[in-house]
Amino acid sequence: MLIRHRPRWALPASAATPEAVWLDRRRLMAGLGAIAASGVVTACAAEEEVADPSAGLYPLPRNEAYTIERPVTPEEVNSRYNNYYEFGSGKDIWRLAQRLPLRPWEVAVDGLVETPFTIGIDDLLARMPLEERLYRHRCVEAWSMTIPWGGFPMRAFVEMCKPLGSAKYVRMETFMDRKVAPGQRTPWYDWPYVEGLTIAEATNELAFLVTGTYGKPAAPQFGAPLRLAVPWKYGFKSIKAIVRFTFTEERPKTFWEKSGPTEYGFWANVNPDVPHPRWSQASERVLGTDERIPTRLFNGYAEEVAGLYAGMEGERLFM
Ligand SMILES: Nc1nc2c(c(=O)[nH]1)N[C@H]1C(S)=C(S)[C@@H](COP(=O)(O)O)O[C@H]1N2
Ligand SMILES: [Mo]
Repeated sequence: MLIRHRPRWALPASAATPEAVWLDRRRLMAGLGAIAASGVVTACAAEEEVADPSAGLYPLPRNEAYTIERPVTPEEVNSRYNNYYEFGSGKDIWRLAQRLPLRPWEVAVDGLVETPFTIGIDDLLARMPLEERLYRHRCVEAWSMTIPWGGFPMRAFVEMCKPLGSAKYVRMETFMDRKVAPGQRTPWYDWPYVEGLTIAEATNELAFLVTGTYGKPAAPQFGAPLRLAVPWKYGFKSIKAIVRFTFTEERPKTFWEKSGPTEYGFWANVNPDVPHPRWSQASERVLGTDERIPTRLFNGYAEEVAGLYAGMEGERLFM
């Protein structure tokens, strides 16, 4: 086998690295791996294969209270069709997303809490009640999927954060690194990605912080190592790759609210009777099938969440 022998530190690893070059690097490392296996080279190639330190935690016990009638979307379909604007506006960003370093990963908690702190993702995993749940996911673009999420109830996390009585919202923020995420170099969005929930929403039994998918640590394109799943809301509320939780009195301005306030709001609850300004929300395309099925109020979770919005009819709850 012929490989060009360039030392690792001479490889272009900068932000400007186009995908083609990056792929070459992967191929080169794979080549070195093969040589390492044959015993010729050792140290260098092994670095590429650092195991996820949380791998041993999976698969997690499934919480049977959260199951659904629809089949799970095949992993091959789901992990190749993603929204993750940090890596581009297309659906095929899965390959680029592999660039995001998932360790070390620190999560900061600040704002209106007893004591602000930061915690490493593996310490957090050790402290939280981990389980698997099957959830529906409905994107505002009118496609849907069904996915086995692993993680922990957001309520357990909020309790650990000890918010003050004055806190009304929790604001969440995605990592910011223009070198790693080419999408973050586009000036027409206000990076980093920000989302928010009321404390009542964040402590609703359905709000789930995700660390795993399909019985394994979450793949980078799903928002590893920590993303949100709020299945009664349009998918853009389920922020990926979270690095900060800030408890506040004021409602946070979210990424999509800032980008398109006439199309995307803070609440973003699923409702088939309230169309997006440019398309109907009455039905959805089911990923991995030829089916179109009717969309349901609160994405089928009205029983769990409708009470959160009692008396709020004046608000724009469904955009
Ligand atoms: N940080 C960040 N989080 C994000 C997004 C994003 O672009 N960046 N896209 C959102 C949208 S629109 C959807 S539909 C879901 C997609 O999740 P999936 O790729 O796991 O299906 O992630 C949401 N979370
Ligand atoms: Mo979405």
